[in-house]
Amino acid sequence: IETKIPVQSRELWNKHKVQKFNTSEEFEEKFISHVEWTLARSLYNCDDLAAYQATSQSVRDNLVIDWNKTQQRQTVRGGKRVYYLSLEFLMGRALDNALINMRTDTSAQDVGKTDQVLTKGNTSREMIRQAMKDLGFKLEDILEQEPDAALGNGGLGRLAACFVDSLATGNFPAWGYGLRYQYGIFAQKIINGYQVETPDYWLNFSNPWEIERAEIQVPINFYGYVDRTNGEQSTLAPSDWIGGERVLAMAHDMPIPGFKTSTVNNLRLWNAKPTTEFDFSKFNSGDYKNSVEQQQRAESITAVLYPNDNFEQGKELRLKQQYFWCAASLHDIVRRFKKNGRPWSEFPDAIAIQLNDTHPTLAIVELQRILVDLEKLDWHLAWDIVIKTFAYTNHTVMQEALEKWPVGLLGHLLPRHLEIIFDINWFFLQNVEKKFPHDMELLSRVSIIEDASSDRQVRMAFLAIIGSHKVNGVAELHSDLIKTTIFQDFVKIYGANKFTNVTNGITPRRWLKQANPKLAQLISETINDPNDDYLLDMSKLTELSKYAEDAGFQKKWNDVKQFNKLRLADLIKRLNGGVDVIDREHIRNTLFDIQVKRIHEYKRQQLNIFGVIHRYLEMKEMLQSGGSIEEVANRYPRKVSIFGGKSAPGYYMAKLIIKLVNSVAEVVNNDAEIQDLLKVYFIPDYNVSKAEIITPASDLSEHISTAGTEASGTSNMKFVMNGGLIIGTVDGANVEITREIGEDNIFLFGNLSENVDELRYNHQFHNPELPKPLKRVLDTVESGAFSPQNHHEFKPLTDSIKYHGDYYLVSDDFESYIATQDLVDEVYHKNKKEWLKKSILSVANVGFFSSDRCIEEYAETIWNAEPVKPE
Ligand code: GL9
Repeated sequence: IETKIPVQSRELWNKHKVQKFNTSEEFEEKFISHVEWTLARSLYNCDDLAAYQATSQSVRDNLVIDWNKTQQRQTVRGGKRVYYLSLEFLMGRALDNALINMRTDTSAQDVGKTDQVLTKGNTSREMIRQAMKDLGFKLEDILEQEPDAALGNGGLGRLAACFVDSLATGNFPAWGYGLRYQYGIFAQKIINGYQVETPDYWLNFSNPWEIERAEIQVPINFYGYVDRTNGEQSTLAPSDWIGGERVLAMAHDMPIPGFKTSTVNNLRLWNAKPTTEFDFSKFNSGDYKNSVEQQQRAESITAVLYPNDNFEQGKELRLKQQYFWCAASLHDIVRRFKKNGRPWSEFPDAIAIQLNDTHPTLAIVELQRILVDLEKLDWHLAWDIVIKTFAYTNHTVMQEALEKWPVGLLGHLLPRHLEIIFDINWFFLQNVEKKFPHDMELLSRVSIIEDASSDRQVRMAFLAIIGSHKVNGVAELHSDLIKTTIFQDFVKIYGANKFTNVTNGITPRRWLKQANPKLAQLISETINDPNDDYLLDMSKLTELSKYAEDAGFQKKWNDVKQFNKLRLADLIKRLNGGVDVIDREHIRNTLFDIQVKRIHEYKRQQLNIFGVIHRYLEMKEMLQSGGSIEEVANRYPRKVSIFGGKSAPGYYMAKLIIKLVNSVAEVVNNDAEIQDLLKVYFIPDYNVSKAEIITPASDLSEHISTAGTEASGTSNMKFVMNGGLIIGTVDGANVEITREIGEDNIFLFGNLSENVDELRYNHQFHNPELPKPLKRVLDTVESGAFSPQNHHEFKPLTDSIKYHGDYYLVSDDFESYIATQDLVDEVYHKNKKEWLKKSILSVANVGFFSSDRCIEEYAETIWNAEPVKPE
């Protein structure tokens, strides 16, 4: 690798080579120097926040050493690089994860006396815990100081975070590219039962996990016009884009440590900054303030993450974000490629770019522009390179989530890119015409430009398909669905091989080891795996099956669950202003039923809360007709129904669902008659760090989307990995979860996706026939039982079922849902042994859902990339 340092100086550099801390003593020394030098604090004013900062800085120092080595190694070996472009990385906290991933193995003779040595010894987490204690701090409190890096909305963003963990763990030379939003997803407050959004200014206390790369600044242009005064007439020839507005993209790097490897990969997030260029016309005319303000506007590009889930709003600033990020990332990728001096034709052998949804589709156009306009490659040679480089992951079939941009807006912001899109479309449609002559309908259906009467729109998903060599869905059912619905015509055109499936996964480091240390410990003891190798090879978990019916083991298993339920009860108490919601005395016999995810009609939190209301009404009726509380408890045993999740700020119905949950909680939790047999609680501000407490505490979790709507879901995998059973529809990855863990170990209900169209169609002509129990629920809601001040408050929710076609099929699935909930009660309360067996078998067979498996599949079937292992 090249360097500016003269040969005679290099010895000196090597003599003073930086060293990682390896022992607790070395760590303590680092820690204190960071307190003094980095934070300018001391023994006398080092609080928990400062201790968190100093610990993180120290750990980061270790990571940076490995980061540098990893980058050098990857450059020298020259293998194919993978770039994962995602507008969202929902990383959560970094410190605990780094401590877990930095671990090295315990050699047999070190067991039990390895507190001090990190390199060969105990986990770094244990060593740091001890060192922190010696320094006067409690690791758990220090970890709590870290704000979540919440640069994502939900599943899609968290998937990207799991992927970078698995990419580093698998030693793939892979970088993530994203945006460094100053405001992540909003913090949710619940005020009088309503969601209120407050800004998440997560960078308030500086971020020890980012490395500012002030030297990496990429100029990005917007607006302007295309100049072909060079005599060329054709848009296919190299053209000059004369930009109108210019901003700088500045890189911020986050080290991504792999588990049990010294590979540390990079997540590069771009931040928008004003250029130092100055508009002298304004300056000279004395309009200084105005020209400063104009510069400040540059920063707004990366100011805020759009808070929508499965919905595209089509705002100009969002398109600006997308281009800013794509252009900066491609500039970076191309610059790195050009250093090698390899011919352009080898670009796809050197580089794979994965598009996380259609958000980065402009990268396809930008690469074509770079190759044609700047590198002067022939259009068709360039296009061949582009297609071989890109692959596209689709994450949803829902129409309202499919990105479309008005031609006028795109052409105004990116005039040259619009020309290129038209040319891509022209050649594509010509090929279609050749293959299917005279099929005008087909041409108009597959055209990148949607030609609706009034406004023409660019369909980003079609552009992504046409510009990629592979397109994948995120679970088997979903990958089949995209081939038969939204992308049907493209299967006809390209053949089925262009379309593939890679079922989603989650990282077991964060979602088992970090979130559930007690279960992780029980597992490693039981399968005799002191070095936690099962976290890399999840097939080792099948060993657990042997103990599924072992009474002694079941007890230990159950004890872990109780511990986690108490931990959640503590969190809920804290969030509830110090007032307990959950009766701790009976916690062992209280079923924790949890639904946490973004609030969306298709995810059907309304079905869940209607089920809760039904249960409540049944209990009340039993009492009123003279039943004793024991009889009620026998029929409807103890349960706490927990909800959590954010609604998009502009999503009226989702916000109303949140309000209904809180209103039902108010009534049910204060009804002395039913004692503590039923409780309802909405956890405010659901996020990654709360998920780490919530997920391990479930007995049952709900994944009850209308069949065919949830592409995969990933929290279903997280709950199963933590020994929770699930109730769910035959949707998304639930299908494969059932296959892997066995249909005896999952509670499935509801209509199948193949029947959804017909059911919906019928609802259009006559209002659905409401099953009796649902009718009673809706009547009760409409009576104002949960909204005494405003009886009509929830009418939009009940009306949507009764009169507006019940698009999400609540009426069709309700009876099957409550019957299945009865079955859940039956097993949990009458046959605990059976329940525990199901729980153990679920974990034993969850291995398939590790994101390591997922990344291996991408590497093999889409990227053709190989690991670069440290020696
Ligand atoms: C989603 C799907 O809705 C989920 O079913 C899927 O598990 C994830 C990851 O593949 O992708 N698509 C999507 O737009 N979101 C998803 O969660 N929403 C966001 O997170 C923005």
